[in-house]
Amino acid sequence: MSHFDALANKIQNKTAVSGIVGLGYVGLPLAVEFARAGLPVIGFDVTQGKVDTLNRGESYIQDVPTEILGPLVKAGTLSATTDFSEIAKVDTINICVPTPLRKTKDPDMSYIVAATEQIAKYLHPGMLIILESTTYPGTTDELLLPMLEKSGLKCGVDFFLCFSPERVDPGNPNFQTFNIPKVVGGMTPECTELGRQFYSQSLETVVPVSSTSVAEMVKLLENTFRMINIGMVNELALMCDRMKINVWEVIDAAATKPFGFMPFYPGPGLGGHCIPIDPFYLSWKTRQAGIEARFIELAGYVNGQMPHFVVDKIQSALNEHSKSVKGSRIHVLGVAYKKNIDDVRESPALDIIHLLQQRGATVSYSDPYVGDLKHEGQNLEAIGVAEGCRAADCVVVVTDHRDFQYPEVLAASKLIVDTRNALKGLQSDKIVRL
Ligand code: SAJ
Repeated sequence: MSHFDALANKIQNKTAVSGIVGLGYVGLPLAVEFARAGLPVIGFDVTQGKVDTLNRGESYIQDVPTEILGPLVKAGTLSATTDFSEIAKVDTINICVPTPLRKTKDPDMSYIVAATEQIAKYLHPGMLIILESTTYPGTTDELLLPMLEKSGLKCGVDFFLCFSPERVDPGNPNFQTFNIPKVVGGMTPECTELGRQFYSQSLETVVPVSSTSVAEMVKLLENTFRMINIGMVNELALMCDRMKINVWEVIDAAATKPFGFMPFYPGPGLGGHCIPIDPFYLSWKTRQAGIEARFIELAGYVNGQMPHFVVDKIQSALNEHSKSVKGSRIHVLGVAYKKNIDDVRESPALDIIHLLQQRGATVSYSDPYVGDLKHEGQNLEAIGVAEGCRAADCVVVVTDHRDFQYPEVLAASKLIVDTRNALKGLQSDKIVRL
């Protein structure tokens, strides 16, 4: 029997042991979906704390309820380890590790390389390896394939290699790992077919494509599309500000167009570990191919300017009240990178707080999801909303969490700069909108 048939049988009868490297906001939900479908799952992570928490049946990811995770761990369907030699026991393995940017805006492939080195060590015939981390087109072919074939095993015959983009939208109540269509592309048709069969065991919709590069590029198109459109609408906000036009009203009215339009909204900047970062994996790669990704560079610049624009807005709002930023108390509402989640990575709030402090303001914040900010030199603890707003010369809404009671915020504040149109429908001279 070929390795293809042997693995296909294991997948079909759910005896294939699945490994997941990286138990973060992508890997843990995936591990839970595989385990819920009845596949035995071993999670691998370098952080002992995560492994211990998971093995106690407790979740540390907002979108994975402990009530779901616990029984899977108790039943022994899902377990975690920091011992990568256990890769020898798995039949399939998904790589879900971070792909950040270096300070030079070059891709940091160190996490993918480290994971692949471990897999190569314990690679055995009949394994399916799937890279899920967002990366530049060509990574699977150019980086992973040679590292794995060094073993002497042949891809497409002895082992199988695919790329499948993760599409997690943290905090999205309607689309979670199970019902988000899953694109998968293999090094060979056999690889793609095994990837398709594997995901079909646990996910609602699988979308096979012809190669790993196509699958890698799909993800970059999705996130570059968002980043550029957000940049465009941020630039529109700068234009409307100068021309004294309410940009929010413009967008809401444009969004009534039933076709050919998709609303994006201006904001204080671009946060998260995907949208501000993934497009630069594409522009880095296209530069190697001698093509400048000009839209990405321009959108990156515009989005990067938004925190400065917000601080200037606060400065001119205080100025209207004969106050300077220097010596003022400024209270920030929301520091997570987007509403209703607890993640502060790349959050524009961090830039805004830093810029305000640089200009001599005393900054406080409230965020129901983020208890303290011990990040990039900050050492702030969240304080109560009413307390913070009352004491402040200016309040700034940076993240429009649903938990904030905006009419009460307005009543307690002397002056509010609203970067998210969170106070939509509330009228007051105290409100300054982006
Ligand atoms: N933002 C705006 N204006 C908008 C939309 C978003 O300023 O109109 C800002 C947000 O406040 C946030 C940043 O952009 O700071 C990113 O927002 P996001 O909604 O793209 O959220 P992410 O990065 O958590 O998740 C995205 C996914 N989001 C959506 O599709 C809605 C999806 O693109 C990817 O699955 C995911 O990144 C990823 O992991 O790549």
